[in-house]
Amino acid sequence: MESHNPAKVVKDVVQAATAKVADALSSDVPGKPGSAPAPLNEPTTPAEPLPPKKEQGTPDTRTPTGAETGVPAPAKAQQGAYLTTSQGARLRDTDHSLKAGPRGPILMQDHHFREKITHFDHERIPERVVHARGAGAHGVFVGYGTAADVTKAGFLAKGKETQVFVRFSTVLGSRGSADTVRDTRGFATKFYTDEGTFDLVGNNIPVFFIQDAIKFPDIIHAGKPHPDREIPQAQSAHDTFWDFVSLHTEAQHHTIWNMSDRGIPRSYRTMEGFGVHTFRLVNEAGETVLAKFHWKPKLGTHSLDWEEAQLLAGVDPDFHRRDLYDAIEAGAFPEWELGIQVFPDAPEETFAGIDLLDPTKIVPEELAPVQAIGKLTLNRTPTNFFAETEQVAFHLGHLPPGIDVTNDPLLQGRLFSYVDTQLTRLGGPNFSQIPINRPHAPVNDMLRDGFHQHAMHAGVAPYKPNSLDGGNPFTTEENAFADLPVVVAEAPKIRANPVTFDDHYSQVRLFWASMSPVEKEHIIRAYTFELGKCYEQAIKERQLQCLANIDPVLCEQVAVGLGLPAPEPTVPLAEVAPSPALSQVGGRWPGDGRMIGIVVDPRGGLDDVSEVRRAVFAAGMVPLLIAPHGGMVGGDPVQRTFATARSVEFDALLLAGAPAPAPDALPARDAKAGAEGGVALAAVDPRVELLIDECWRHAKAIGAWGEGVAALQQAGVAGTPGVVTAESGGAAFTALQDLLSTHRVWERFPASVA
Ligand code: HDE
Repeated sequence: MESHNPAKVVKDVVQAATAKVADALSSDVPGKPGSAPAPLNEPTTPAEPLPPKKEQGTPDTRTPTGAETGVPAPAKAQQGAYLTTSQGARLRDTDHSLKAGPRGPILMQDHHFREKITHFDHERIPERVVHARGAGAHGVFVGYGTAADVTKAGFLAKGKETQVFVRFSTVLGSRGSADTVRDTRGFATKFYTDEGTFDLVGNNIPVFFIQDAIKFPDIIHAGKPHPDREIPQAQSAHDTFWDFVSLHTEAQHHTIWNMSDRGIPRSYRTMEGFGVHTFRLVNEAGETVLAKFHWKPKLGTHSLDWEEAQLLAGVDPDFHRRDLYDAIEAGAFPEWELGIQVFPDAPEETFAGIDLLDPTKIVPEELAPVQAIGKLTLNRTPTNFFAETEQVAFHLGHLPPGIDVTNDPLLQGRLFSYVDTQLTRLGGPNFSQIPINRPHAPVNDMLRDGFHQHAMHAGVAPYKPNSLDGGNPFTTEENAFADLPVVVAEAPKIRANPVTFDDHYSQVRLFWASMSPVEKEHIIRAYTFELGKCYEQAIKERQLQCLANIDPVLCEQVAVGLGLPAPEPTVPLAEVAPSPALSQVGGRWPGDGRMIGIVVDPRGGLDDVSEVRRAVFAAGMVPLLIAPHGGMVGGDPVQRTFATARSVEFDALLLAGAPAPAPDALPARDAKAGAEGGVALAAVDPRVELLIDECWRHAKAIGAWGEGVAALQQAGVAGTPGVVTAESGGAAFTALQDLLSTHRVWERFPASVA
């Protein structure tokens, strides 16, 4: 019989209570590290590896040559309860190297030590030259069948489901850089279609910096950190960037998009995506059209405020990555519609006077509407970042029958680059056999051998023609990718652009003219900030000249901020018809996956809190309770304390109470508490006031009920636009939802320009 041991009883009780709290704390809110809560003590009973979390997916289990294996996904993960060598031999110790006595030296024969360290030494692979920082997710694409007239691509057929993997990224920063920097975002989609993989490798900006691929190293060298000090990281606010774009003025169109709110998206889920180039589509009858691809987010296009983006880069550098994974985990699956703009395939390759081969030009949606052709839903997070998100390899040349390229000189260069770069990054020519890159169509390619060959190719004749392997593989006309016999005009071999590429300003002006006043203000402040960070006067003056060629008001406003005179335009200012589709403001959208901070006071006013939490979940959003201390308050788990919370994490704020300064509201403990005198006098914890203050100035919706109203009064924001007070928590949340649907309380951003 077990003897009575009071110390153990106490320990068991504490452990059970801790587990209960831990469970309550982690329930409902996304972000738990594993699929089961961690026990307090190190487990000692051998057990099989834990399964992945329920929302995690892995690449389909295919052979390197595309056949379905039927192998369950966990079979690809580590097996068995016991630690082994890479060859499966069990090990009894991995904590001590094999030494000649306890004081060493380490013996050469320690194969376990050498295997462990050697493998570790080679864990890193080169990061992507561009788009190094990214986040990926698995999902499904369903065709609407509406593209059948223009393309025979089977994955676009009505109701056809195709698995996809999407990787979002920033362009300039290193793998470990912050998510919320001002930059272009990559939006690359791998469709594992039955007819071969289709990669749509796009961006969240519909135009590019350059017109010819040969300039890519130039723009990237200019945008990356300065080569001497390797600063600044992941941003364009520096001399080399502005030096290049002010000289190579075809970059001005892309640059104004970067300086607009598009450069700082709120979430990957609130980004549009664009194929950028014009593609050529071909239908069953062999007829062709030219087309541009668009991704339209269900949640609308929405961005951060610049100060929010800057704070986030420090407070939560993983903000976009976290947001993507949290949303999927919360069941708020991100969705986009794929759409196409269609143009006749005329020999001049223009539409409404716009050169369709010039990747620095858009075709306004008002001239060529975007027609929806299918829906993308991201519904599984990766199980292993490296295996999936890091090893995924996109390539514009991955095209299914029905989709072909054009002569866009940027696109043409990319067709070379994407395979070439993988040779170094993924260590050889067999990267398409890495599980995340394996096609879902049968592969019979006659490519052989090379580093990391996974296939067991049979036969003796990987050449054509052959008789030894029965002539296999055969070429066919049937559903084959056919090179279209596009006529190439008779022309000399020259290094030059078409003259239609020479207009560098009219569409930049079109973009500016299409912005709402608040968006124009944001553009002015972005240029002023970025150029204000440059050292060289000549570069600032040169860029001001570019701005003068875009719009005099824009130029004057930025010039004021820089303390420089505004130059006169050197090109005629084009008459432009604004394109309302370019503005992000003015609509109403669902609030899926939004983060709602709820400030509670453990001393009272907790009646409605549980109900509000449930209502937030029911609305597809995530409630985060903010309290003076961790643990539980009124039966609900606290996810943030005043010390760990920062406004930038929340899309909107609710206040159920007006908590007095907590014991840790000391400047020495938490600088956010402010100066000592202020803390002593404050009626409400100064960190709560800071939360309200920041949410207010970032134009976020704020709501309060009960005692929470006093906190609003204390912060001096009661009765201002977008600040609601209500009788109950439920009513406050309903009012808040309405405000959230317009994304921000735009009235709080007064504009000085029309
Ligand atoms: Fe890329 N680009 N790019 N690019 N790009 C790469 O490929 C390149 C361009 C884009 O999440 C690299 O695998 C050249 C336009 C995305 O894995 C590299 C040119 C657009 C991604 C490369 C361009 C893009 C890349 C780096 C000028 C928008 C990330 C690693 C002709 C339409 C894909 C890699 C991912 C990645 C070359 C221009 C989008 C070096 C030479 C225009 C979204 O091959």
